[in-house]
Amino acid sequence: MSWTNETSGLTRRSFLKSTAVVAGGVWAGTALGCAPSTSGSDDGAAETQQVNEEHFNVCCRPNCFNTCMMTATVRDGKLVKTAPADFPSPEFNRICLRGLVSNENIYHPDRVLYPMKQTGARGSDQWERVSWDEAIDDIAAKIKGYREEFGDSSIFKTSGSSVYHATSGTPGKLFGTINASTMSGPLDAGNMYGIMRVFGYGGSPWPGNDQRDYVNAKNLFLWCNNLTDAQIHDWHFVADAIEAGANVICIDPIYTQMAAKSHKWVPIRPGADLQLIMSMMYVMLEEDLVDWDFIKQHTVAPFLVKDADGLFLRMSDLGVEPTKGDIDPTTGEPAIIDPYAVWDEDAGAAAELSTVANAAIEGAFDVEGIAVHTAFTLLRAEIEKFAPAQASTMCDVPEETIVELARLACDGPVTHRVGWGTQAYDNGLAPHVAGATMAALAGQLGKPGANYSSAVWMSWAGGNKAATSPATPATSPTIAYMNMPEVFASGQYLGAPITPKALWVYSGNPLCTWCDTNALRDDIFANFELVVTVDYMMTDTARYSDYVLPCAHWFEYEDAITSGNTYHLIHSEKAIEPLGEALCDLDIMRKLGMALGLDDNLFPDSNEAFLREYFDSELAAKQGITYDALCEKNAIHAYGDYFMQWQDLVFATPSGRAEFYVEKPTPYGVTGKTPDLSREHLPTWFEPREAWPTNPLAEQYPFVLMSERPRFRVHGQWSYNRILRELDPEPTVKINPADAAEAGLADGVLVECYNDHGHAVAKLVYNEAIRPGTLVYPKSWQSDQHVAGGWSEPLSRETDAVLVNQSFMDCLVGIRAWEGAE
Ligand SMILES: Nc1nc2c(c(=O)[nH]1)N[C@H]1C(S)=C(S)[C@@H](COP(=O)(O)OP(=O)(O)OC[C@H]3O[C@@H](n4cnc5c(=O)[nH]c(N)nc54)[C@H](O)[C@@H]3O)O[C@H]1N2
Ligand SMILES: Nc1nc2c(c(=O)[nH]1)N[C@H]1C(S)=C(S)[C@@H](COP(=O)(O)OP(=O)(O)OC[C@H]3O[C@@H](n4cnc5c(=O)[nH]c(N)nc54)[C@H](O)[C@@H]3O)O[C@H]1N2
Ligand SMILES: [Mo]
Repeated sequence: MSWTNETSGLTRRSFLKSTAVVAGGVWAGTALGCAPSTSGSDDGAAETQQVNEEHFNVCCRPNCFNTCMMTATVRDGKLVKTAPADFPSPEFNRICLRGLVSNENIYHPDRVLYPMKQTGARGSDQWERVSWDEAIDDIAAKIKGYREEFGDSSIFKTSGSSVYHATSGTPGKLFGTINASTMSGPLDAGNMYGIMRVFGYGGSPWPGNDQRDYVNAKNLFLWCNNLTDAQIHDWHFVADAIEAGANVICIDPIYTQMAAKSHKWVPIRPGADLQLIMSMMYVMLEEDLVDWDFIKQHTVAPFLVKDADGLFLRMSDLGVEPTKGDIDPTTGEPAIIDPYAVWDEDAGAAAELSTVANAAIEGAFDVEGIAVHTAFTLLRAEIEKFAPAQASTMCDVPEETIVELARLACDGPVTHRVGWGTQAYDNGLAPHVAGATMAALAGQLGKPGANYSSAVWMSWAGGNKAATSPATPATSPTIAYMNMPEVFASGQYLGAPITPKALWVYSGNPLCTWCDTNALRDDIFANFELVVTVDYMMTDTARYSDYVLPCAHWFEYEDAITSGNTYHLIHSEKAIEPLGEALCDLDIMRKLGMALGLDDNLFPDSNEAFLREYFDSELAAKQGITYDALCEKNAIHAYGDYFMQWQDLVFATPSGRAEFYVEKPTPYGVTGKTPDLSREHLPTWFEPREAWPTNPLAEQYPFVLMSERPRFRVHGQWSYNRILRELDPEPTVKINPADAAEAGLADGVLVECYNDHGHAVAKLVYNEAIRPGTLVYPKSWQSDQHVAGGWSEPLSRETDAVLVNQSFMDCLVGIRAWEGAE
C-alpha cells in the first residue's frame, strides 16, 4: 500500500524570516499573551516594528501516545504559537487542545525556573532559591556519603511516564553507572503482557497494525478504550473505518463519547471482560465458528501438554537426542533443537511436528507411557466453564449479546483494539490473553483488517548506546514501590540488606499518579533522607521534595522522540532558550556526574553529539535512521511506511505460533508474595481484588471508583494551564442520577469519596452515562486543586503477584456530602 510521501517545505528546517508588522493590532488574539511589545509609543499610531519570526519542528510528548509533531512559531525569541506539522503521510498530522496551549505551560507564572531548596519540613512549601552549584554539590555530597556508609543500593531513582525522548535515558545511565536501585511504579502493562503472552514480543512491545488498516475491518471491536478522549488523535481512524462501512462495537461500562460514536455499546460490569471473552469463545465452539485450519497451522492447538508437568511434549521425551543449531545471539551458545511432538491422526502415534500432515487438535493420549492432552483440549475445558447463561450473570451482558458478539468476532476481517481499562484491575492480565486467543480461534490475524492489539508502538527505533551504561555487575535491585514500606521496615529486600536513603524522581509525579498517596508519602517518601525531583512545575511530588531542580521544557532543547501511535521517530528542535536556569535532564546528569567524580565522558557534551551517538547503532542503521537523516526529514517511519503485524503468521513466541497455552508462565515483577502460576497456563477467571459485588467490603463501600482520562490533561500535566482551567475548572466526580437520588446527593454539591486508604473531595456531576454502582472521576488533579484529599488516596497499593501492576480501578468507595471547609 502506498501513501503520499510529500512533506511540506514549511517545517523541513527552521528558517528565519523578518516581518514588518503593525504594532499592537496584528498579533492580538493570536499570540496567547505573548504579543511583542510596542516599543515605547502608546498613542496607537501605526508604528512598525521589526519582528524576527522563526519556525521550528518540535514534538509534544507527554505520555498520551499521540506525540504530535508541531511547528513552533518563535517571535523575538518567544514561543507564540504551535501548529500541526506535516508527517510524511498526512493522516498522522495532528494537534489537540493541549498542544495548542503549550506556551501557556512554558510561560506559566508558577513555572519552576531555578533550583529550589525546601527550607521547612517536606511539604511545607517553603522554598529558597539556590544556585545550581550549591544544589548539585549538596546532593552529590549526600549521595557519596550514603554510598560510603550504606552502599550503592541506598541510592534510588524513579521515573514516571514522560520518557519517550532519547535523553530521558540519561538519568538511567548515570544511576546505572553508580549501581543505584530503582523504585518502579508499574502502571499500565497488563494489556501488553497479556497480548505478548500469546503472540510474543516481536521487537515491538505493543504489536499493532497501522491504524490506517482499520478501514479494512468489517467489524471493529474497541475494548476498554476511550479513543475520543485518551487517544483523541486516533479517533479519526475509527471514523474512517465507519465511513468505509465497518461495524464498531465498544465494550465499556461507561457510555463514553467513544461508545456514543459506535454502532453497538456493550455496558459490561467492571473487571469482568474475561467472562465475556471466554463465553464468546464458548459460542464459537458451540456454533463451530472456529477457523480450524488456522489454529492447526498457526497456534499451539495440536501441541501435546504433559499431564505431569504442564510442559509441551518434545522429541527428547521420546528418546530423540536434541541437536545443536546456530549460535543464539542472546546467550552466545548454540541453540538446542528439540522439536515439538504432536499426535499424528493417520499413524495413531506421536511424531515430530514438521513431519505430521494431520495432527490431532483434540484428545488425550498415552505417548509411550506419558499422559498428554492437546493444548486445545485443555483450552476447551477452560472455555466450557463459561456458558453464556452463567457468564452473563457475571459480566452483566445479556446471553443473546454474547452470542451476537461471538458471531461478529468471526465475521472477518475483524480488528480488536484494546485500551487500558481492564488492566486497571487485579485480574487484568487474563482478559488480553483470552482476547488474543479469541482472535486466533477466529483466524483474525495477519491479514488486512484483522488484528488484536492496542495499536501503540513504543520501542526505540534507535540504539541506546549513549543512554545506557549499567554498572558491571549490577547488583542493586529494582523494587516495585508497593513493596517499599516492608523494605524500610525490615532493612532487607529478598533476603539482602538494603538501607534506602536518597531518591531521584524525574519525568513523573508519583504523589499525584500512583496509588495510595498517604502510604506512598508517609511510609515511602518520608523514609528517604533525601528526595530530589526534576520537573518544571511544583507538582505534588515536587512539593514533597528537598530539592526541586528545574527541567527545561521540551521545546527548549534538541531531542528525538518515539511517536507512539504514528510509528515515527521525530526530531524535536530547540525552539527557544530555556527559561530561567532550566536545564534538560542530559545537562543535569552531566553536572551530577561531574560532582560525583564520574567519567568526564559519561555524556557527550551537546544534545547533537548525544543524538549522533544514540543513533550510531545497528538497529538504527537497519531502519535508515541517522541523526542527519532525522534532521533532514523531521519524521522517519520505523517500518518504511506502513506496518502490519504478523503478516507472515510467524509469531514472536518460542514455537513461532500463537501460544494460547503458556508453557512456562512467569510473573512480571517481584512482590515477595508467592505467585500462583498454576492458573497462568490458560486464561483463567479470578475476581478483581476489591471491586466485585460479592466482596463484603461492598456493604461499607458500595461504589466502584473508576477514572477517566480527561482531554484537558495528560495525567497531571497541563493541570495548572490557565486556558484549560477555564474549560475544566475543578475536580469533579460523575454519578448516575438514580444512585445520587438514593444517596440524597444533589447535582453540583461537594462530595467526599472515601475508604480506609483516604479520600477525595470533588463536585458531584449527574450523568446518565455512568453505570449505576460506579463513580467516575477525570483523573490527576494535583492535591492543591482539590478542596481536600486527592484521587489517588483511596486506591490500594496491593497488586496481583503475577501481573504486578497497579490496579487503578479495582477500588471501592463510599460517597457522602462534604461537611468540611471549602
Ligand atoms: N487526555 C489524556 N489522554 C491520555 C492520558 C491522559 O491522562 N489524558 N493518559 C495516557 C495513558 S498513560 C494511557 S495508559 C492511555 C489509556 O487509554 P485508555 O485505555 O483509552 O483510557 P482509560 O481511561 O484508562 O480506559 C479506557 C476505558 O476503559 C473503560 N473501562 C474501565 N473498566 C473497564 C472494564 O472492566 N472493562 C472494559 N471493557 N472497559 C473498562 C473506562 O470506562 C474507559 O472508558 O491514555 C493515554 N492518553
Ligand atoms: N487514578 C488513576 N491514576 C493513574 C492512572 C489511572 O488510570 N487512574 N493511570 C496511570 C498511568 S497508565 C500512567 S502512565 C501514570 C502516569 O503518571 P506520571 O508519569 O507520574 O504522570 P505525569 O503527570 O505525566 O508526570 C510526568 C511529570 O514529568 C514532568 N516531565 C515532563 N517531561 C519531562 C522531562 O523531560 N524531564 C523531567 N525530569 N520531567 C519531565 C511533567 O512535568 C510531569 O510532572 O498515571 C497513572 N495513574
Ligand atoms: Mo499509562
